[in-house]
Amino acid sequence: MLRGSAGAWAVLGPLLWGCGLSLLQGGMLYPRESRSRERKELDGLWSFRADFSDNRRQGFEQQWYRAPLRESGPTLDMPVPSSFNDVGQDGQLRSFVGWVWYEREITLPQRWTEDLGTRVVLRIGSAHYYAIVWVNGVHVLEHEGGHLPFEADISKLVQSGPLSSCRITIAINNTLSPHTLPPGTILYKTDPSMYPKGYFVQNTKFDFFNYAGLHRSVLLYTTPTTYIDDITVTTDMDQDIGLVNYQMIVQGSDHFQVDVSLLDEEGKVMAKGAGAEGQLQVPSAHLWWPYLMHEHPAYLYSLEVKLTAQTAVGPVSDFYTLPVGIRTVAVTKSQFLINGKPFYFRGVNKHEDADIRGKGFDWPLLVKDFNLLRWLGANAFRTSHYPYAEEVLQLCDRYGIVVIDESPGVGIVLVESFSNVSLQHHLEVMEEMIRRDKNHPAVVMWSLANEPASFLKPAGYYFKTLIAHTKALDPSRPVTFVTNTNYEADLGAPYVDVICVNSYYSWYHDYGHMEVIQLQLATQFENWYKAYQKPMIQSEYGADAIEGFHEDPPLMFSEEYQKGLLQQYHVVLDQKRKEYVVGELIWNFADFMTNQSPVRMIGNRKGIFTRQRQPKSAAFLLRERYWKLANETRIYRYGRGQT
Ligand code: BDP
Repeated sequence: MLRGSAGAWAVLGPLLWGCGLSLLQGGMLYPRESRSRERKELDGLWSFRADFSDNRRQGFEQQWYRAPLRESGPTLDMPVPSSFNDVGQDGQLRSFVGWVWYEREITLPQRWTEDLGTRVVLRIGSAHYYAIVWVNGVHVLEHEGGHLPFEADISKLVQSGPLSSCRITIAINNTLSPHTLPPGTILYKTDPSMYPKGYFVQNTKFDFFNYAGLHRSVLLYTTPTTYIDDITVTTDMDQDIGLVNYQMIVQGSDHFQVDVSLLDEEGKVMAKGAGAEGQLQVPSAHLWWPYLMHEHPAYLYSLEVKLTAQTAVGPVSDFYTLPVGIRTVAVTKSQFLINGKPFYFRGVNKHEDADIRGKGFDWPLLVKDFNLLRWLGANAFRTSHYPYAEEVLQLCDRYGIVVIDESPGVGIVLVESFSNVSLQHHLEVMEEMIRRDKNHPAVVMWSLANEPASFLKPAGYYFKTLIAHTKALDPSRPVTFVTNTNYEADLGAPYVDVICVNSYYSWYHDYGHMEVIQLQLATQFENWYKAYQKPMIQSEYGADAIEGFHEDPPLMFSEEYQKGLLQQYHVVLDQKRKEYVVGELIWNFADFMTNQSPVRMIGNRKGIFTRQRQPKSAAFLLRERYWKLANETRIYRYGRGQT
């Protein structure tokens, strides 16, 4: 959510702004280089300071954005992208709640500052949670929400004088309130015999560490002043003809021409069109298939868009190329169909999480994770519990890994978090998320939340409204939220297309009694299906295991127990997948950091890989299972030896 006035978030505690549904202005195309566009990444070391003052407002009171940060006090070197929490040796910074300040001074290419036909845009991939941005001391924008990009046209600022350098200051507040996504509360502890004056802690109802900072790249990119602002592509099939519907939004001029060409993977033009919207037809189209479902999965065409406009300074052209996968998605009473064929989600839930960098984007980690996913034979994951970096979805498109794209609606359990203020924000987050992710063929379903208290009275209206809004924004994809509420009490379930259920039999209750899993799991599926007749996904199940802990007969926290528990689930999943269960997603792909608690041993250990991505015994079990399932469900024959 973009905000206009500085300082609204300059206090801890309740949020101050009002509401009013605003349809998002402008597109959020991924910044790609082209004949008309350049990009300059600002990754690397930034100057950094956490505001440890009692009210956390010293930075605003002293206007730290007015001059280089080093002039108002000591600074640290802070890598971007990265969470700030785990890179230092300071325990107070690790658990800091409040405002932190980032700053970077950069030199701009001469053309960017002198050519008035060039538009310079500052884009921040994600800043968790609330951000205020200044360029050369001038306030340019504010944004709420830690997992989606935001940007500002800063041309006027950098082209207003003989400037070649530019100072970017970003203040970020990680405080969560009952109306943020995810929600949280600040708890002031006032007993003077136990806590010092002013003592407070941040409470959250979700199970991962609230890492903060600049988690994804900050960059500058250029476009001409008349430019392609947004592209929306949806696809369909008519017999073997692929249909690519496109719609462009152009800014900067009303007198323009748009030409589009669709190229295949060899670069051959398959279809051409003109105009800001239209349909391209591709005879004998190559469909976008999930990994291991087809001998050529993840086929991507390229939609080359050329904009030509007449402006006061002469003709201007803008070029943008969008990868396009032609595929359809549909849901029946008991199936999830991709390209008309039953699709079974065999996959994982992930987190953006790793040693040292926290939630900071990291290419080596990303490539390792995709290699592990393919080693497992997995074909899907859920972006539990927030939207992941755009580069993650790009790899999913390229490798055929299907995505359930989840909003940061995790830990919605307080009645206040179902209020209209919260709902309003959630509606806007869905707009931002769909605007960013709508063109990814890998994204096949939106998940609006994880384990909300959907039995509370206001949950019915909340989810009815949210789901209707999401479907209005994107009629082409099914919508769900992930529940752990009893099937009879869930007030949101009537509105979803697919029932996604989390359960932890023999882990959070009936500890150590794996013998009850089959009965309890079968009952879970049968109850839900009888009530709704919708396809179901086991969206989480799992057990903690500390790598190297071995106990046979199995005891909790041993690798044997984790493996044994999964095996019990698999017995029932194998029965129900023949009926209406359309997927299974293990909790979790890898161990990850959480708040400290007596039930967490340096984080959540339900990973089938360690946090360093080494396999536990359960990883080998799943690998065997997923390859077996892949062999059953693939629709074209592969050669042998794929495992
Ligand atoms: C589930 C939550 C997930 C937790 C998991 C667990 O959806 O975020 O990490 O439990 O407790 O209920 O391991």
